[in-house]
Amino acid sequence: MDFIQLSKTVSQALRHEPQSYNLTLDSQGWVLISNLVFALNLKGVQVNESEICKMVELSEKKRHQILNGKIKAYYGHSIVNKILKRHIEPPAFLYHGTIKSSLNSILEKGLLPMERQYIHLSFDEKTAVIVGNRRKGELVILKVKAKEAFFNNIKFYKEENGIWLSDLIPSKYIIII
Ligand code: HQG
Repeated sequence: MDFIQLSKTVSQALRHEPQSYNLTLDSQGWVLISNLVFALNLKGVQVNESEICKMVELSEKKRHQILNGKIKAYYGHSIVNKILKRHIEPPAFLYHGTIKSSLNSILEKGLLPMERQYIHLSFDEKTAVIVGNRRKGELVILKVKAKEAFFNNIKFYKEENGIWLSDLIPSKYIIII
């Protein structure tokens, strides 16, 4: 079983295209694992519930959560209906890895969610480097004055896997490091 490919397929279904798998996510993004398995099987992906659980367990980066027979993507959604998350106070600083070619636009418009529902932020610089390095181009690490932004009504959300999400962050809260 190619668990990396399976993880990508599950992310596609749960983050971006539930409708094309005939899946309906609830307001927090959950679906029954049995429904996901049925949907994947219909698409020709031969997988069972225990293999889905194993994929989630083995994945180094925690992209999916399993609870009470249900599964959801922790983050990364691009579907129209916004996944509801509880906002909380962030630490003083959070980090974002990007590339130099995006910098002017970020400094002009702020950090935007782009294709996704939320902006993705990292707790530490090291993780932001990994995120930024996914892209071709010169790496730039941004330090976000998260606490200050929070006290000025910008919402932050923390996933149980340690990833932070937020709404638009104006450039006045961004430091290039
Ligand atoms: C940039 C992966 C121009 C932003 C990763 C980023 C992460 C702007 C890109 C997760 C901009 C969006 C998310 C602006 C932001 N002008 N560019 N105003 N504001 N950008 O993929 O944070 O492996 O949506 O800097 O590891 O790169 O899929 O966000 O470069 O955890 O599980 O627009 O996705 O996780 O790109 O990555 P993304 P991201 P998975």
